[in-house]
Amino acid sequence: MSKSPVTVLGLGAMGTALATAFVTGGLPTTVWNRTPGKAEPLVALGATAADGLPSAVTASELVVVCLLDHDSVHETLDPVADGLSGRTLVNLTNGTPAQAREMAGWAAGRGIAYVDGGIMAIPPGIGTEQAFLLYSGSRSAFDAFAPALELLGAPRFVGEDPGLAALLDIALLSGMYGMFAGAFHALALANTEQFPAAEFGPLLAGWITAMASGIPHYAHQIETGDYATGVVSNIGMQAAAFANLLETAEAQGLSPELLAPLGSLMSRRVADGHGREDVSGVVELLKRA
Ligand code: FVH
Repeated sequence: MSKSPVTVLGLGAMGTALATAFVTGGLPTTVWNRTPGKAEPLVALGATAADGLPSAVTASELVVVCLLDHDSVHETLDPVADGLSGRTLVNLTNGTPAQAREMAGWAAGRGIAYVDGGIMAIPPGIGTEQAFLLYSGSRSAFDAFAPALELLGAPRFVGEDPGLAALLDIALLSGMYGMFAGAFHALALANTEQFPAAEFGPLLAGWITAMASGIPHYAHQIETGDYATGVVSNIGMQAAAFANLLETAEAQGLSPELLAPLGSLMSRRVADGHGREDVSGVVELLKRA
């Protein structure tokens, strides 16, 4: 792999993990952070602390930015856009598809090759086999720097629409938070009777993992709009059982608010005459006109 230099802007928990992966992967790495002091551990590993933002962005052909949010990216990069011109900007800051497309337009207007990314890992996972990152935007810029980006985790280029990586990132995070909502409710429910967490936690993790195997089937149903084929546990039966989830929560002194919206959608779907179909059909009720 060529050892072309890289600059990392932003040394929060994630930026530090990214810079560490580049340094330990042997890339000459320049780092910058708004608040001074965060570069020191990286310098000890072999990174170079830029003496200012302008010199940070001109130190490398590849500039990776990982800040809090979209506004902080503009606040940081707008004043140094001239220095970025002719370079590749990989933006790993979490954002919406619209923000990614706006950023791509901003970059295009300044002669900056732009790749947007979504990090599917937590900081300790960066550089491990568990980490993968979604990228979209300039294919040629991605290809040019793919060997460097591989140091962070498995790279997955999903398309030239710069908003696509953010869309899929948000979709994956939405799935994660939905899972957490159910898991937190379940853990709280078991805890109402002081059932040992050390026993229930693994039981729940195993159950959720087993149930997740149905997701590809649901994905196909949602893609085709056919919720009536391959039904094993129809929504009519599930809606009847779901009422027991809500009743039990109340009886145990728990608010069912993490679960209740799904129950309402299931009941509406059954009332609309889809009781023999699969539960995934609730997505039809989410679609805006
Ligand atoms: N950490 C995680 O688990 C997730 C994993 C998936 C991806 N996210 C996203 O990564 C972005 C950065 O997250 P982070 O974990 O590094 O966040 P912090 O540790 O809070 O560091 C924030 C950095 O942003 C800098 N910053 C904030 N506002 C500004 C600003 N207006 N101008 C310049 N820099 C700014 C902050 O600098 P400082 O406070 O130290 O001066 C940190 O470097 C994020 O999009 C996650 O959603 C992480």
